[in-house]
Amino acid sequence: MPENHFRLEDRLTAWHVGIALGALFLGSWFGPLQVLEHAGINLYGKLAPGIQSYYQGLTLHGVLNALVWTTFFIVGFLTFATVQSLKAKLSIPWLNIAGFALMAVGLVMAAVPLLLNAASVLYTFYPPLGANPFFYIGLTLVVVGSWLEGYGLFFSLAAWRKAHPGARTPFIAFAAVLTMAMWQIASLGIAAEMLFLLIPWSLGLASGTDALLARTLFWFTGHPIVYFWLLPAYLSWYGMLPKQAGGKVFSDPLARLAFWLFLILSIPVGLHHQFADPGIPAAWKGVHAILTYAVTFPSLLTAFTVIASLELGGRARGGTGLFGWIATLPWRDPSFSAQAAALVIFALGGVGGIINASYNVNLVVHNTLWIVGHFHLTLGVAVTLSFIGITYWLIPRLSGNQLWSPRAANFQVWLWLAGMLPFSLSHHYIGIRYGIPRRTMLGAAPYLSPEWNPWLILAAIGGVLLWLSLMLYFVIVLGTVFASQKTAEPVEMPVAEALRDSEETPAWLDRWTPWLVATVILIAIAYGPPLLYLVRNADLSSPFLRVW
Ligand code: HAS
Repeated sequence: MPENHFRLEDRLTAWHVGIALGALFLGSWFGPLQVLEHAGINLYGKLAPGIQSYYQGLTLHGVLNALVWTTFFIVGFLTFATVQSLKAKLSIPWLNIAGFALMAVGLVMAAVPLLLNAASVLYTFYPPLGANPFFYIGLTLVVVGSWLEGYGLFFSLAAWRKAHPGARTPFIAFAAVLTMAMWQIASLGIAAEMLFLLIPWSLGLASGTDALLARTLFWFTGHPIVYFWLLPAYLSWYGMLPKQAGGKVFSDPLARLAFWLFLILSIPVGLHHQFADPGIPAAWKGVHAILTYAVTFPSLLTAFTVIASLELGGRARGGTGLFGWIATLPWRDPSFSAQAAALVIFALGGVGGIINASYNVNLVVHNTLWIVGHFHLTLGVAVTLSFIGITYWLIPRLSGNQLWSPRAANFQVWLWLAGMLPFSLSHHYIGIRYGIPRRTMLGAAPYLSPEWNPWLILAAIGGVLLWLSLMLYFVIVLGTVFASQKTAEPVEMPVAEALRDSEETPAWLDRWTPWLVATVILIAIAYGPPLLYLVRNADLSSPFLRVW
């Protein structure tokens, strides 16, 4: 294959990753500001009038780091992974180019009101908090752009399947396209919320909106979005990390089964974010709680399969004994160490998730700092640290330059953990012990108790270390792109072989229709009645409030 065969796809990926990194960089500055504010050092006053309040900073942090960094990185990475895995170019490239253009335009539209303090509605944008219409329209365009890019990947896979009748789809392309398919269905909730409720409301076309219906449509997308973030990391843990460790995929069928289960189970669980909301019948919350336990199952499969795959690598590298293989894994390779650390820490984040999902226990932790601890272990470590690990080979590939200082990169990974553990564990502890509310300017709260201080200070130290780790990361990224030597050969995407030939994987694990039908049926059962009830009783009386 000629060297520049994937030039367009590489460029498209580079643009997505570049914007994602820009968002991560900007968003990360607000993290320390928040924890420092909680610990009694309020630097927000010094940023006025540029940044006008703690809540504007919190919104920027959430939107840039949870929504923009993830979405842009994922779409770029999955495009790269699909074409490399199929060894085929995009079949309708203009679709992906148009999708990217729409995402970029949408981002600019949303960013302007965010920066002007006209959209300080936090990353969940619950009414009655109201934002400038451009914020909602911009975010909608980002989602629609990602749909177009998803279609680009579906058509590319369809063309490949047509050209290879009867062959099993390569695992990486399968996992990438499935992730985009899940996202297409999942994001219908937020699309409906934007089109029917928030955009007309913000344009003044409706005098009020229904806050509960809006929240329910939001969480239809809001929970599966966490699997939209997680599955690209899983794709790498299953399909790439074993190769980096010198091992093989322990079971190709189990890997595919885990992804199919995520397609079916990621969406009909959103009511577990609304256990405390009045107006939704408790029985339906119970159904979603049970389905949430079900969606932990593919993660448990993943824990087993990925660790078995790494064990194969550790043993192939000379490791012996029950745990001796762990020490022989390539911990000096920052791409490996970042992702392996992310995997290990996800065990803690997952346990926290199961606690959250338990209906009655949720009432203790809901809206407390515990939840902030939870999503920094999951989104902040399992996902973000994995993506950082991926960039440690992807950026050298895209730039054609060697990774600038692998030692510094490895240090960056451990610094991330050194910051995240005190940050996250203290948030968990004070959330459950004292019920301290999240999304609150605690430094100004009259009820702040001196008992909380040591933990808030510990969290602040963790937050500052996290920021330092990210700054080092950006030095490494810039060093790689602008100040590093060329690689002798283009860096190849790591592709792990399966222990048994993947052509032996049963054909039912490569058929889309039954799984898609099952997905739609389960969503209809779990969401149909409660949504119908809310739509029938919709009450468009919620005012449009701007409070900060
Ligand atoms: Fe969550 C709230 C439940 C996973 C992100 N979650 C959030 C929010 C975010 C978030 C951002 O049920 C806050 C939203 C907001 O702003 O309001 N979550 C779960 C459950 C899981 C889960 C059951 N969450 C995630 C992931 C996220 C994420 C993944 C981001 C990427 N979450 C909840 C609930 C709430 C919630 C409620 C609402 C709370 C409330 O009241 O507001 C599960 O998917 C977790 C399953 C995972 C496992 C772990 C598998 C372990 C693996 C690693 C094994 C490694 C080992 C070490 C054993 C069961 C794969 C081996 C050692 C070696 C050396 C090799």
